[in-house]
Amino acid sequence: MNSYEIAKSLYAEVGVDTEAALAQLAQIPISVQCWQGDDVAGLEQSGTKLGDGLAATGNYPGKPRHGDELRADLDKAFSQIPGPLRLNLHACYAERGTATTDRNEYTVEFFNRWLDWAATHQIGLDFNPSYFSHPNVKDGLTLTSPDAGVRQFWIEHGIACRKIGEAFGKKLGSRSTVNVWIPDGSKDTPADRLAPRERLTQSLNALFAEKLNAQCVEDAVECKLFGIGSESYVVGSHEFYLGYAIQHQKVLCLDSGHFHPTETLADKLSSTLLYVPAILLHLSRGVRWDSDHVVILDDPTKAVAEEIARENYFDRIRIGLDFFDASINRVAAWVTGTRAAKKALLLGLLQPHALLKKLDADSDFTARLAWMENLKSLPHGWVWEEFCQRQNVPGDRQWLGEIQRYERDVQSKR
Ligand code: RNT
Ligand code: ZN
Repeated sequence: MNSYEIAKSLYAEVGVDTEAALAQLAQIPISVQCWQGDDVAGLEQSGTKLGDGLAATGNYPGKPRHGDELRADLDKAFSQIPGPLRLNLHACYAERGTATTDRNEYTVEFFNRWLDWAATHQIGLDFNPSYFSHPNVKDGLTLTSPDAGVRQFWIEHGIACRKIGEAFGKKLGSRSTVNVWIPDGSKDTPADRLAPRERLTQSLNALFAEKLNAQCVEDAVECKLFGIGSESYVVGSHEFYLGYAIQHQKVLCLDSGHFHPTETLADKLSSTLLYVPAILLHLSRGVRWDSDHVVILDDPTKAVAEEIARENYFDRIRIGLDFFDASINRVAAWVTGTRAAKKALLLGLLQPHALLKKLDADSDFTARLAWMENLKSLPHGWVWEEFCQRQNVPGDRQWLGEIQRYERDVQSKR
């Protein structure tokens, strides 16, 4: 018996079908964030300085210098990750050529190269308006600025991005999730917490006014607790967007780093999904703050995946990643984080959910705790290796060598 066969029989003893878990894992796409590849710099112009609440620390060599190098890095990363993937693009990754068109007038043409890339790989594209690193972010404000002209510019940007998402969805035959995150807030205690929120409601209503083809595009909104430069007040707080998403039936985006440090996402799924149509996850890892460290197989990530598998939320949860670490090889960061997220999903699928729920229903808390603990040492790693093999991707002990070769032969020559 090989190691997978042993694992299969051990899991069968507790009523878990590893074949069913592998089959399901092979159906769940993870949306990989393009911005890990270049420290959220974007392709609009070279030397863009990241700001407006976002920071990528580190200066690892080999950063891509243009779209083709970024796509080559993505190719390398994708080749080392088993199972289906999507790509999550930001508007600041527009390739404008010689055009000087501003963000409020972007069209899908500026993303043709990304579209071609996605079509070749047969993957879907998700999208994000970029409300940062732009001169029209005034006093740290975009959709909530007291200046109507500033607000209008950013409303137009949001509308343009929704249409780009719609075009992506249409062209690729796969619905695009377009996520709105804005940095707006206040470094110090505001005197008026209400007016910016009223303006945000109005701006969002204008941005979402036009009904687009729901098969091609869906709207998501992302809350945040605090940011760099918005330590005392964030307009788009959790309560704000939860209310907005419920009222307008939008997708609610939950980012692992956007809550208090001991607050985790797992408990939020069953409560919010009673009221919002879907959730977009930004899996991330905050270390002491919203630091966007690479996702690892840690308890909070495992708990989220377990919860998705338990309630079979796969149709209502879009799984995206949001980390950007510039202190290690950027391609290895993608691979490490995405593989960890997929591994967490596998672990979730390998739980005997019926058994555990029955213990809950029987109020047998002794057995529930004992089982939850005992299950942790079943050999999930062997099932994971089998998944990699079936997907023709290197296993955990092999992939790093491939990236190290790429660093030596390609990235270090840039
Ligand atoms: C910022 C949000 C947002 C961004 C990306 C680049 O705190 O998490 O999702 O990280 O859009
Ligand atoms: Zn995020």
